[in-house]
Amino acid sequence: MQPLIITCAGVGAEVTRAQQPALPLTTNEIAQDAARCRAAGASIYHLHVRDNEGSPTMDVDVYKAALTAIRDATDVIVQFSSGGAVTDTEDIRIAPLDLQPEMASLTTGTVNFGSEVFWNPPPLIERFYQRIRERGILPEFEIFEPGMIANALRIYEDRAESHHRHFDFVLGVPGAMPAWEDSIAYLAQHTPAEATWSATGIGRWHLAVTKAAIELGGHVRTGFEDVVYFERGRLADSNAQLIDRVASMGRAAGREIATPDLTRNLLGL
Ligand code: KMH
Ligand code: ZN
Repeated sequence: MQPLIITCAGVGAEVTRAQQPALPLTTNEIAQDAARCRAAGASIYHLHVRDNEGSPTMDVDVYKAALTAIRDATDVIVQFSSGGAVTDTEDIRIAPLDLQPEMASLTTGTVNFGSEVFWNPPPLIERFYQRIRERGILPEFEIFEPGMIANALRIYEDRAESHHRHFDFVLGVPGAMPAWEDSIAYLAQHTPAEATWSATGIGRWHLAVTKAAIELGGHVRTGFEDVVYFERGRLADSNAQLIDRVASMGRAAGREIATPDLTRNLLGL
């Protein structure tokens, strides 16, 4: 099996300090968090940023400061979110891509998201994908529902693109695909053989998804965006603690933990 790529989704747009007191919010906190997660085994940091009040923002200057601080602190691959928060407009979400991070998330479909809608109609997907590729960024296709795989395959083929395809299955968002026992295997089977995929389970689904992804030869995403508890009734101390657990599980399953440079190699960055 391939070395295990661990992605830290350490900030997110929804979780608050009240829910998770160790949530990194400022540029410095995020950079330190990325460095600690890198030391624990993460090779990609999926980045959302917050404003001075701790609310989610897509402000380009805030993203720029965070990107610079992370690059100064560690060699982790920085993956910008292009999803932002459900309240962000298309123009607001696309703007940070001009900073040319190595990777950016791209959700290839609209989906219910709790009591809201995460809005990704076809013209938005095409516009974001074009911008991502023009800026030399590698997309990570965020898959909340099976149809999103078909949409990702279609835009790749329609534009006659040629780049490594990496998918992330996000399972257990209320309103979207649950982490059924066969969900991961089903989704993986519909990705191209040469592609890579990772998986994450939201909240109570998290550990089962992590285990299944490691066993099936996939990769794993963890972090406070997806889970705030380490185990039932006990909050995680830090993102690094969550990364450390995934790395231990990976090693126990015989998987080498990919460094950022090895991940760059695997993903063709
Ligand atoms: N915050 C969600 C509405 C992404 O980062 O690309 C969208 C999200 C996906 O987190
Ligand atoms: Zn995100």
